[in-house]
Amino acid sequence: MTDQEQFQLLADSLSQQGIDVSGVKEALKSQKIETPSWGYANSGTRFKNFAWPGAARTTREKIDDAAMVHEMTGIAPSVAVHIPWDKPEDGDYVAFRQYAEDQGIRVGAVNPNVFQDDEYRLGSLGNPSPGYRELALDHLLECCDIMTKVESDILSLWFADGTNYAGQDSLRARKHRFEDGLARVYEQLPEGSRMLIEYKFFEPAFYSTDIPDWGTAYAWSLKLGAHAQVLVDLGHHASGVNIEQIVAFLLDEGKLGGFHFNNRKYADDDLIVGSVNPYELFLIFNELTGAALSDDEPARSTSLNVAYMIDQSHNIEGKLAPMILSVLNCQEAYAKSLLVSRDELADAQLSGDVLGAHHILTEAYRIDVRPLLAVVREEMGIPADPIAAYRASGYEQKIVSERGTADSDGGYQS
Ligand code: PSV
Ligand code: MN
Repeated sequence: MTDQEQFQLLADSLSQQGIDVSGVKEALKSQKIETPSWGYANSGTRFKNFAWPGAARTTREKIDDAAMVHEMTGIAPSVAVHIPWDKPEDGDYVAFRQYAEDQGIRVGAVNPNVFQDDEYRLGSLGNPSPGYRELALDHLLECCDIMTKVESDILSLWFADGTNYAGQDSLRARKHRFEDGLARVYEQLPEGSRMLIEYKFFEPAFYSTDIPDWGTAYAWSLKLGAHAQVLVDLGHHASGVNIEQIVAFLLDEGKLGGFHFNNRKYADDDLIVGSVNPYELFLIFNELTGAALSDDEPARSTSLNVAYMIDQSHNIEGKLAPMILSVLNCQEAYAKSLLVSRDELADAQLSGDVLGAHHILTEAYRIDVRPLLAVVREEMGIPADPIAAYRASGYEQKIVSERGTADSDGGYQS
């Protein structure tokens, strides 16, 4: 059977369940996933970075790669940047934005880096030294300025701050320093933009992390105001944490700003999203889709403004193909979430039909959406099988011959 024939069978059975198949297709065509510039270079692990032939050496090469991922998938039209890693060679951010647009993509979230310099040994905004706090603040404000130049509306904040030993610093003093610093950045956010606060309960600090959990990020985003929201990185939770419940809570409070998609088995593993726990990914999308299709405010409008970003740096599996696969896994999870019979689910939940409700959800999860996605892609003018199309495109061979093998710092080795 062709994809089209299989799709028709699926469409008939979905229509019988009252699911609007053309609405599902439209939703899939408007999905957007942002890829990270840092995933295209030789970067991404605190152990050995294995140099990958053809990995991007410059910011423009990262843009080229992100544009190729978009060309293959049709749903990755923007790239997140990390400053100073992505500082343009000539320092011209306007020309950099223009270059990205010429390649068919936009610059997305701006990620400041207040963790790699020696000055940040004891932290950035949480540092006991006022001078180093000012240094961090200067960089954060510089990133606000860069946002204007690259026309980004998201400042994506992650801090490595914390302490390694009990008593090393005052936990409350660090909290105050952070609150002061974040408020000063908030004041300088470009018009119409927002600040997303990412949390992580461990690493690189081992005793305390200054923004350890969604509760801290949520409390601060509330204090800061409507333009501050929480960013959920899937790799930043303890094992077993119910991430979809966090998503539901933040949506309902209007405070879910975005995601960093990746997957983990043990820690912050940077694995292809959906590779370890595709069911969890589906359940996360199920919350988002449920909110988007509901009349509940602010959950509905918040769900429509979520920034979907991938945060992965692949180390042993190549760069572009795993990124494409990550985008596709998000697409697949989203497609399944669109096939949940929402009315039937609500009825089963209200009547206390525990297994019935669970069954409705798992039935949607079990549907093979690949023929649906192949048809959607064809209608979008995208290859039905993006990974196969990427392999056949010759792009990998081209970048290997043009770029050679960059060293793990992104420098060039012949
Ligand atoms: C930290 O682990 C993190 O998730 C933050 O988002 C950083 O910006 C990114 O990874 C890259 O280091
Ligand atoms: Mn992240």
